[in-house]
Amino acid sequence: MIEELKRLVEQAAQEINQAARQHDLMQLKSQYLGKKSAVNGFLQRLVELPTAERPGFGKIVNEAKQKLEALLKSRLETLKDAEYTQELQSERLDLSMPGRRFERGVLHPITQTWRDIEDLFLGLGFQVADGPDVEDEYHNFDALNTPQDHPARDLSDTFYIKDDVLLRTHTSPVQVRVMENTKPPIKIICPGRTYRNDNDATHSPCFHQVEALVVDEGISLADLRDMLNHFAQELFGPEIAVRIRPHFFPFTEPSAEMDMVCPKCLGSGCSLCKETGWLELGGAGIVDPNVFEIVGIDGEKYTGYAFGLGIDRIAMLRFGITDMRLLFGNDVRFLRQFR
Ligand code: FA5
Repeated sequence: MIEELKRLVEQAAQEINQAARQHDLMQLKSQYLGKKSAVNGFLQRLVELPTAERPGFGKIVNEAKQKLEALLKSRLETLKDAEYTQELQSERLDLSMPGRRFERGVLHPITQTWRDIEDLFLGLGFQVADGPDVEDEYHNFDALNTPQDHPARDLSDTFYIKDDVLLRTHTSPVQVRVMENTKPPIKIICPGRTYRNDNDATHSPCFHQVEALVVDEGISLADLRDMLNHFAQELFGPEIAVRIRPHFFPFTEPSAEMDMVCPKCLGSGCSLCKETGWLELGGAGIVDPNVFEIVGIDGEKYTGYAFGLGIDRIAMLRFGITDMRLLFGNDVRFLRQFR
């Protein structure tokens, strides 16, 4: 039996040393040392031996088990080391290799301009208000004192979704929404998308405006003019003057249109300003008392000014872009220039 055990141990040792994977070792362990293994079988066969020889043979079987356990352990460590070395080699980093270049994105000129305008007004204590792009006729026209027969309501200017629902044609409806829900003093801007049935080098069907509204006691045209001057000089530089021309908007009285000195030629005349030296920025005025009445603000006590500027036009002026369609073309070659 001793010889038989010896041969078994030799065979097991050989198989253990040849095992190539940890999984094979597990199988050998259960095959040679498990409950129903051949080595354990020797212990069960002790009864076949004379009583005096049993303790001696029991000891030999236990030593055989210890030997196989030690062999399994050492082979397991060898295999683990080999796997680790192989893993390290396959993940080897060559630190001298040049890195992969990541291309940095760039903010769209409209986003850059929008953010700069917001920063400027936030610094002056304004709050940013928001309103829906899909607007009702009441907020876009009626509450802004716009007569039923006003040309702006025309189907050829306004995108109607259904009878009294439309894509807002300006950011002025946000003024109404804010005044309906806020007691003066009010000091807000509302930047956002606006839509009109226009399409050429200086007009886009979807464009961006920023509205400003200030309502308090004693607000005058002088405050409006100061604010417009400050705005233009902050964005375009101290040499840029703003001019206010009389105009008409149903929701402001008096109303004005504002131009700024062309930043390209500084007023001497060029192709960008069509030789006039001035560029139109937006509309402005003193809030019409009729609008105050509609939204429930006491027009005897409070006055206010409002203005609405075209963000895309401002972006064009700042970056020297001469065709608005380029801003909406999604051509990365164009956008990359604004790093
Ligand atoms: C208005 O939209 C008034 N709501 C502005 C206003 C607000 C007046 C508060 C008084 C008080 P206007 O239609 O002029 O005004 O538009 C203002 C600016 O939006 C224009 O000067 C121009 O810069 C820009 N704009 C108008 N239509 C387009 C368009 N289709 N594409 C790009 N920009 C446009």
